[in-house]
Amino acid sequence: MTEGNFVDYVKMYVSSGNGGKGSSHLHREKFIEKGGPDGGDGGRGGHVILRGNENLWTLLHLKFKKHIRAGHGEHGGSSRSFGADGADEYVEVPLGTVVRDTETNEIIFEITKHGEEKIIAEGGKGGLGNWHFRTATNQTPRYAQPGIPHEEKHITLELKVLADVGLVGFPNAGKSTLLSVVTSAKPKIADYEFTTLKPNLGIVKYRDFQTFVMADIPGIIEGAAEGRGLGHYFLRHIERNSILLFLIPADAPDIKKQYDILLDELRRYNPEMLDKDRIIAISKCDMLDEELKAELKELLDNELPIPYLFISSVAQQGITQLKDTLWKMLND
Ligand SMILES: Nc1nc2c(ncn2[C@@H]2O[C@H](COP(=O)(O)OP(=O)(O)OP(=O)(O)O)[C@@H](O)[C@H]2O)c(=O)[nH]1
Ligand SMILES: [Mg+2]
Repeated sequence: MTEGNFVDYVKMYVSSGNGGKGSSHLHREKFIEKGGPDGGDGGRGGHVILRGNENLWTLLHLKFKKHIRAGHGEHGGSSRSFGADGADEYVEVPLGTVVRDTETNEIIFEITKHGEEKIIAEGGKGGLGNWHFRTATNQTPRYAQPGIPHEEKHITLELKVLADVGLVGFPNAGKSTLLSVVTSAKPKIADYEFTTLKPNLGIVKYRDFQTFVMADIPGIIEGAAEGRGLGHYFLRHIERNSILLFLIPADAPDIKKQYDILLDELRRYNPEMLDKDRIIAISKCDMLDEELKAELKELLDNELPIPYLFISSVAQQGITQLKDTLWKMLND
């Protein structure tokens, strides 16, 4: 599946650096017969560190970066000179990145904050030089510690999108079309079901310099929880969105029923999905004339348990109001 501006899953190999060896050097100088031990410590191996970056929205930049290796620590030298630490390697990841051990599939940690840093492969400690091992009875130890070897891991990064608004709807409801109208994303749009196979993200520019992120996901149908349609696996992408925008086309045979089905599928995926703020947009309202619209409005005012508005992505109706409403909900 090449569709989608979105990479939400990558596997990689990370390796920290070896710690440098401690030196077992004995001091030598003209005219000084018995120099003491002066071997310096080895440097620490570099860490591989994951760092949260709020400006990233996908793992796309890591798609072809399969191996990350940090630098080795240098060995200690004479005259108590310390080996330099190996260079750390930073891997920038979007917020909401879950890191697993590929072999055991266990979650190692999650990055949720901008600037948050977590070491995924720890650099080996440098060994202590012989200078540390002087004792009353042994003034010239020849012993120095070796450095601790590096650590390596196969990890899987998986992204739970932290978009602000997640679109929920049956296939063909017009989700991707809406995304294409309010953002510069170019999702595939077509008059058949399951056009969208992977999530798309777009940044909605709102009035002066404000933005929020909208996530378009594949359509949901009744029975998704049992795997019908594309199932509901991709719902994890909107698990953390703060608002769910339900899109139901104006020509749906029963709008209230569609809403109930969608809600039920969300509940079966994860009951906490129902704790989010939601709003309904009746899409494709350009297909209604004024009379029909008034009729429908009367019906929906009675039927729908949450606020709704009419929109048409194609005719650009209600789009500004929709953005205003979403912005208000996000900031309340
Ligand atoms: N008349 C009208 N048609 C629309 C509007 N928005 C979308 N459509 C049409 O509805 C069809 C489905 O649109 P999509 O945006 O692909 O729908 P989707 O919800 O993303 O569908 P899936 O990806 O299959 O879940 C396309 O033929 C669109 O041209 C609208 O505002 N008015
Ligand atoms: Mg779509």
